[in-house]
Amino acid sequence: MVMGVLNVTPDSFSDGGAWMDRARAVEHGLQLVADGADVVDVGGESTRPGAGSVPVDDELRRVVPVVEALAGHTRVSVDTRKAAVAEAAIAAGATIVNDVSAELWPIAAAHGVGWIAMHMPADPSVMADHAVYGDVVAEVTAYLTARAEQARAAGVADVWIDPGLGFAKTAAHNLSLLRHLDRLVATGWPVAVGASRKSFLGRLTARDGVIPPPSDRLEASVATAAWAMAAGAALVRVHDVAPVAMVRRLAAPEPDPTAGLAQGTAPVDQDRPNHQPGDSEQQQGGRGAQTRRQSPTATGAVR
Ligand code: HH2
Repeated sequence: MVMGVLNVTPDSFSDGGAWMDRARAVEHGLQLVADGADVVDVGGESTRPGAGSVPVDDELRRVVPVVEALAGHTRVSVDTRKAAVAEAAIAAGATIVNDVSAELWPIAAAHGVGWIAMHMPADPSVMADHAVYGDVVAEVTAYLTARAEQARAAGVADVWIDPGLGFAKTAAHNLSLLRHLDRLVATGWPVAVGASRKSFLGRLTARDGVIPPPSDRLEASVATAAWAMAAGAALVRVHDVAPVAMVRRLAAPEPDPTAGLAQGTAPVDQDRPNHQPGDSEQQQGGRGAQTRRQSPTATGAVR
């Protein structure tokens, strides 16, 4: 699934302040759906490093009306670590609790909704001091599987586990978790990944010592989402839904876009006017294949 981020906060690290107006927030949520999001993740509290807690009434005021307005149009998750906010959002139509605290499974169980358990070993206000691990992959995997098992035992049917990239983790920890995502996938629990626009991607893509701002981390975010999908992630949480939805189509084409080749009903490749349905010269090593090898820009294969 592709989960679109909709932060109704003044201070989120990337889209803070952009969607505080309720009508604009709903409009953006609908745009995320039009772009290909399967679920819109509505959050009313930033959990960036150093952030303090938002009073529950403020978070309710931000989140509930937006969830209510979107729930008739799409699947909605609520990104919160407060039980009262999770319950109010479920009453308003949310069907997933995206829980960065990994503690709200009893609420998901009580209401029959899905639950995402994310790894965050310390409160955001102090988490920078807690980026200390022996084996980050093993520790995060053990923590998440234990939570997932507790939730399943309590009756939660839909459980995802999420390594919590950027939450009390250095860039090296985040990369290690991404590199070994297959180990999380191998647990059998569906894996969710949220790398979109995060600062470790900014640091990795800095040029001449200049770190691009969150809005300029598109390529790194899309590449990381593609990597996560290829490693078997079941859900990617992203700000830029359209390009990631396109990657998802490429990664798991449904229906198979080549299925119509024999019948001549496959999508037409606009870049290759000479291409005919059923043309398999390239695979057979025929004359066309040679021509394409000599002229790589003329073939879709090398793009
Ligand atoms: N990251 C953020 C928030 N919620 N949920 C899951 N499951 N996984 C994540 O990696 C994750 C998350 C932080 O990103 P964002 O919401 O864009 O920023 P902020 O916390 O500043 O609102």
